[in-house]
Amino acid sequence: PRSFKGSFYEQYHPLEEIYFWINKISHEHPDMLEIILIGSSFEKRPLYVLKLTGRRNSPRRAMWIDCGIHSREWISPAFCIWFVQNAIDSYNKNPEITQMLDNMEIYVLPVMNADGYVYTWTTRRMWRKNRSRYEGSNCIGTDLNRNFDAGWCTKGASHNPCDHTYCGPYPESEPEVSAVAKFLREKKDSMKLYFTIHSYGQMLLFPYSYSYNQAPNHDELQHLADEATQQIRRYYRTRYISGPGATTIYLAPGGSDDWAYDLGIKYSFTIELRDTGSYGFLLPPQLIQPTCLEVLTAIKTITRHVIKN
Ligand code: ING
Ligand code: ZN
Repeated sequence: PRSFKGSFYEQYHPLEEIYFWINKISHEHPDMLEIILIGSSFEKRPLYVLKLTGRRNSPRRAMWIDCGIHSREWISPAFCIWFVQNAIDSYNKNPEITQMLDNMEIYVLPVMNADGYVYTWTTRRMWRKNRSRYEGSNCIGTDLNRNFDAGWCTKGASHNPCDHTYCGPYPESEPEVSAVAKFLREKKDSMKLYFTIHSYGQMLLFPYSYSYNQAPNHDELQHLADEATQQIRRYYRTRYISGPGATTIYLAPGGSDDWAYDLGIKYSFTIELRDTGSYGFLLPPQLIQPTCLEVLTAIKTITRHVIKN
């Protein structure tokens, strides 16, 4: 049941409302936003990316944020939506946001797993995967965060289509994954920073998740992540933990942050938003805003470091 209290940004929204919002905000801010169609889902829903820019000269660097890889993690698309609106409202008011937008093109994909998201609203709230079907099994859905071409389907993913962590028939088999991978490959020279937003667990993760090997710039990533989680704690008293995926949670091959990292994006993070399990995926709408605010401080901290380097 949806609450009518609070603004648009303090509620969860079904996919059609998100698509309506994408159109509306782009028409209201044509100087800062552009809609890019990067592909479509298995069930042929469009995948829209918002390109967010400041009003000064076009920067040479870019960053990417995707939300909603896993459909039941509703706080994730809510974050992307909130982030875009907050950036637009804060531009030329908040110096950090202004600097961020003047120095980086920001590409935001609010809902990567469009089909799964619709399914969580209509049929099954706890659905994680997309809705693809392949011959040879009656089970539906591939885990999009096991389908990227990074240590694909080694330990931590499943070849069984009936499992939650099914890696798909081959890497990038899923149209949602191949659309994102194609877009990032095209932009790889300017793309400096990659964020993918999940829930839950309150973690700031970085490569690798598909192996226990340390990333070449591990020390820098760990230091940055520590700084970012300290900011969250300082301002909001929320505890986030940080570290490489494999040692911090579990081995998970085929993840988007590892793939982006191996593509050459040296600052690549998975953020697990609130909470730590009390509400889990069913985070109450009143917690959308505090969750977004604290994670924004982390993103600002990391972006500042990348701009300066
Ligand atoms: N967690 C992620 C998952 O796909 C993860 C953890 C991070 C995996 C980075 C791979 C790479 O399992 C959630 N909550 O989805
Ligand atoms: Zn997830």
